[in-house]
Amino acid sequence: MPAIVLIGAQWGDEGKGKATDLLGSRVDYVVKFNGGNNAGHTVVIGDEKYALHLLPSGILSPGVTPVIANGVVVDVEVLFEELDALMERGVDVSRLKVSLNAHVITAYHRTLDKVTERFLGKRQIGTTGRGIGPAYADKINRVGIRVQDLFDENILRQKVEGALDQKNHMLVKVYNRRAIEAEEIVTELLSYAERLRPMVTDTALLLHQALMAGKNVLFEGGQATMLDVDHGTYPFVTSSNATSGGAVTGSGIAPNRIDRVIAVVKAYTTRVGSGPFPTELFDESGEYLRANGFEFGTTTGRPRRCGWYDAPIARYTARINGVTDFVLTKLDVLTGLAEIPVCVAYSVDGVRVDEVPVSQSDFHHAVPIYENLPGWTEDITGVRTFEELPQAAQNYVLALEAMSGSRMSAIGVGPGREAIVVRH
Ligand code: 2SA
Ligand code: GDP
Ligand code: MG
Repeated sequence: MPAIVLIGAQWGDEGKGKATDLLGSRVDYVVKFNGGNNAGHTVVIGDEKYALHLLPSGILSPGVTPVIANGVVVDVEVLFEELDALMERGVDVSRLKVSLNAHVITAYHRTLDKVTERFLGKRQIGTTGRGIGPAYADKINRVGIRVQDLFDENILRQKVEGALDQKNHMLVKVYNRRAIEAEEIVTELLSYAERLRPMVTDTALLLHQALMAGKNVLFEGGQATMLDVDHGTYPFVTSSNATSGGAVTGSGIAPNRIDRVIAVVKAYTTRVGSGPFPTELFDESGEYLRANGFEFGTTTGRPRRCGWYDAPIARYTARINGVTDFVLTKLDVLTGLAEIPVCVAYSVDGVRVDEVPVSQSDFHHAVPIYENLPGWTEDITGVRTFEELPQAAQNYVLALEAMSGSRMSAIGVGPGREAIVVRH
């Protein structure tokens, strides 16, 4: 099975980094296809903890070629910082390839991200402030700067001037800020070209050739299904396609080349930033999940909102992405709870609904219908086979599997690389 897509099933931070790292030893290429340094993946290897943002998690596996594909927005300064930090820790980053078609995040994107959020006030999205939305807006608006533009000074200058025309008008007239000098941006971007040159290539062609040669390629999604700009809780979403379809457009590999779609799903639910979240907890159970699961943003350190498992969301994810396997993570975090509520459907204005409602207002009004499953007290972090799990934990997994639309092929029982139960 040469091409595997791995995506987040909920609102992110399901443990995709760890899942990718696990598969890393069996793949030749790991491809990031959406988002940018808004992502935050924590991978724990022995006593070492790595927090990756822009780079694909597969970079930690020796021999793997990491690829930043066309669908990504690249903050080049952050890229270099992350590479330097990994090199200092002895990680071989020499194989990294970056698409010539990927878009570049500039200082004006970061500025706009912050000022528009402030401007939105109560309606703010709660972005990571990394310039992601404005960079994708420029891409769609056809005024974006691509990696290839950094190698042609004249074209770069024209494009930056074009991109700044409207923005400076907005910054000065609407946001009461100073105008951004095109020349400052051009100088900064040009200064990256030399170091970037050996990394850049036509990554769509590279990946096609790799697949033709029988290599294993893993497409690693950033953020998650419910944050997808088309299929998530719009407008409280990120600005890219975080679903399996994004792996196709974001890399240039055709849909019929994809063999498996793995969704990483947490044994409960978390979300950072604003937007609807039916199973969100505001009581001590939410605190319990946050404290036990250490639910704080990898990129911004923000506390994550916590709630129970939402089966309609899992079924939605299975459908939208064509999920072949779930990896269920953080089962260990639930240890010690006497009963574990699981959302099986919603009540929307008094009517039972089994699917995630397409109407934004309905989803805002959705009240979870819970089924209570028995908990367990035994420490499961050392468990490595399904049969060794306490009966109640096995039953919890089997119940989730039955209501989530695909098999649960692996179960995370701790943060470490080895803390996993593989079933299929
Ligand atoms: P943006 O910055 O434009 O992508 O923000 C838009 C929404 O997408 C959410 N978002 C995320 N949600 C969870 N995890 C993310 N990555 C970091 C992590 C987050 C952090 O892994 O912990 O450190 O805070 C991520 N990136 C974007 C964001 O909260 C907005 O709701
Ligand atoms: P990602 O954005 O999906 O890669 O996830 P993050 O790295 O932002 O957040 C997931 C967190 O959970 C990380 O700190 C992981 O080390 C941790 N983690 C992953 N799997 C497990 C698990 O099975 N149990 C526990 N306790 N922690 C886990
Ligand atoms: Mg994360």
